[in-house]
Amino acid sequence: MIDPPNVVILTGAGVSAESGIATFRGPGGLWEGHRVEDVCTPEALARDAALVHRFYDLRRAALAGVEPNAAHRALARLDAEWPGELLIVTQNVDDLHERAGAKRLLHMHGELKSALCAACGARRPWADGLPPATACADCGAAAMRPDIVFFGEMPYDMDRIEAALSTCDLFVSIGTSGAVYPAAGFVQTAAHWGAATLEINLEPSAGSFLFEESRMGPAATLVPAWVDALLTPYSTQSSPMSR
Ligand code: BJW
Repeated sequence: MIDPPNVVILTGAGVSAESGIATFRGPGGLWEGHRVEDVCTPEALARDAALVHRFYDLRRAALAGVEPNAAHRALARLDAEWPGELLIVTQNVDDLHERAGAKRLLHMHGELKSALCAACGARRPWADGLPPATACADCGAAAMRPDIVFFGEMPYDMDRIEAALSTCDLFVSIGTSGAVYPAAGFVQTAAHWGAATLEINLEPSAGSFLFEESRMGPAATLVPAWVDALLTPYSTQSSPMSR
């Protein structure tokens, strides 16, 4: 392993749970009471655009009432202070990682605060409600939709993610159930290329057995402790002799 190791971090809904954003699956989850296929597929969007746009308008508006928690802040600190390669890949569509200060960040499943033109593919920052048939400022088509990766659509930045996974020394998965691919397969890709693997989650995920190490508990407690330990050898107070 090189020193400092290359790090890739995958985050999921569990990292934002303690900020008050519901996770997807399980009791009280965001999709309790909704059928996934009613809101989260291209077919659902085509069938009932008003329902799908309203669902995402409500979630975009709800971002104003939540704040990053200690896990987001710890990952932003790691991003700022880590002397080596690092990439945070989030499946989350909220903006809490960037509001905490993270820079080396990819949103593989899209962003609530972005709109996508279904006709020309242009992406635009979007803060307010997005009525169906909103015109695209680039091509003029009445085709702006939530910039969310639905089931059956290709997640963003897969080339960059695959490249980072193939060269990382440490892969850490935080707050994700491991129920959705391709993200659920990242641990196997990273391990295939020789990375050490760590899972931090409230409970064992579907793919827990694929990780070398698992730490179970709330992200806002476990992530700051993990980041502290990872950064200690590289902190300015630490003498090279103690590493
Ligand atoms: C805490 C905590 C705390 C709670 N602290 N932890 C059959 C086999 C394999 C694949 C497929 C298949 N059939 C179909 C597919 C593909 C499909 C898929 O995976 N389906 C599965 C259901 C099987 N995937 C796709 O379609 C993807 N595209 C694709 O595959 O393209 C083709 C391709 C080919 C080759 C290469 C690459 C691509 C697209 C997937 C898009 C997912 N989009 C969503 C919706 C976003 C919109 C929205 O927000 O409404 O993204 S789905 C939803 O799930 C969302 C999430 O990002 C994603 C993952 O959920 P996450 O984050 O894991 O949340 P939860 O709720 O499931 O889990 C939370 C976890 O946190 C739990 O474990 C808790 O315990 C824990 N937790 N509190 C720590 N305080």
